[in-house]
Amino acid sequence: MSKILKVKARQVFDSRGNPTVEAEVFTKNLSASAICPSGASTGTYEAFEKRDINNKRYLGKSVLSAIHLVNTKISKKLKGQSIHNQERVDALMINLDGTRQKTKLGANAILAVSMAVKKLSAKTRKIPLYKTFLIKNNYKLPYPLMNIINGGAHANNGLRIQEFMIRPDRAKSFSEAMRICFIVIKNLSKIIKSRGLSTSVGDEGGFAPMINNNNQALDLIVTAIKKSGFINGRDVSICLDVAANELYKKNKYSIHSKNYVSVNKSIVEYKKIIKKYNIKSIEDPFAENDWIAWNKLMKSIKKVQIVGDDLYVTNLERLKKGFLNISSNAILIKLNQIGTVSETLDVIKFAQIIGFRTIISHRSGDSEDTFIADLAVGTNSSQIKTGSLARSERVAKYNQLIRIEEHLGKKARMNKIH
Ligand code: 2PG
Ligand code: MG
Repeated sequence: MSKILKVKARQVFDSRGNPTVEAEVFTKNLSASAICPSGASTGTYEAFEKRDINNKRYLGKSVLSAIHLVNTKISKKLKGQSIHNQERVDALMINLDGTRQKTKLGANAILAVSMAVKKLSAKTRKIPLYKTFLIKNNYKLPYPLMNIINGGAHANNGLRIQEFMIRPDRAKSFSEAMRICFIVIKNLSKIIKSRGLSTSVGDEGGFAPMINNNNQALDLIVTAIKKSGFINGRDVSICLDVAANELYKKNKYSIHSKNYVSVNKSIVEYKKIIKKYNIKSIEDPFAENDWIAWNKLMKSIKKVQIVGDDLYVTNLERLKKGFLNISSNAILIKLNQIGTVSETLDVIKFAQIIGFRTIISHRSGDSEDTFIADLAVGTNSSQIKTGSLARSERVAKYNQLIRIEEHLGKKARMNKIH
């Protein structure tokens, strides 16, 4: 009943229109499938995404070789394994690959299978997916880190910072959190229009107006929060993903303007915007190898959530290093940065033990798959970052969280961020 019969993969497309892997795992009576997402501003230490770079028919973007490996080697290896033994299934694939960054089989091949096995286990046991992770009761819903203005590698407006987000800090329920974000976004749309700018959206559904100055974007957001009747820094907080890997050259950064300046100068500028705009969270403020800069920032500011994304790449070794170095107080979690569900859960467990907040995240190239919504609740992660209230691949995750909240009924609680 619960033994894997076969695994089948197919090439589907992600939200940017690029090919990606969907894997379907079969037992005798049931099957479940999962789709692997894909990033644009990726960290060097992420697990490897296998693409057919020499296949001109898909401009080097197809994933047909990864799919072939799922249908042959992986399917053969997993045949007969129990779908309820996630760790064993993942370990078999990790060993079959045998490389540090999963370069042989591709993390996109491995992860799609790993997630599909998890889903099939829940389906077979007839329990919701969120109940199959770390938490067994007292489930908490995450606060949304909702992207409202896109810049950096996710838009072509020239904005330095990649993601401007809002977090409804005082929401008492997930549905209320969504209502607050909805109001602010609608007001932001009106304000952007009234300035004669475009309300077209970037890869993650946030607006991508043709402005190229961080402060201009922050001013727009502050105005929208105010117009919505909320207080910035109390009801709604502004959060950023700088994605500083993209703004780094020879020990200098061009975060706050086009000019490259030192770490110390960048910190002075960070402090100014934190104060002026009441910023509560900054992701990837510095580049992935600049451990000293991260530590300097941690030492020079208080009460701001500092999030490691490209710094940690959901990798236990890097997280341990960051902990010892006092680099951050939170970690972004992306399944495809490491490549299996089990390894992702190990990182979440460790992060929570050392007192780091865990933030479950989408990728800029994502799909209709809502796995991460369940993962956020099933690990009591304090926040989820999954784009704006636009583009169905983003909204799908929020809608799934609304369903989970309804399913939990009276037991539903919001997580802590304060
Ligand atoms: C990030 C992510 C998701 P990408 O940097 O946090 O927002 O972007 O998937 O392009 O790496
Ligand atoms: Mg990031």
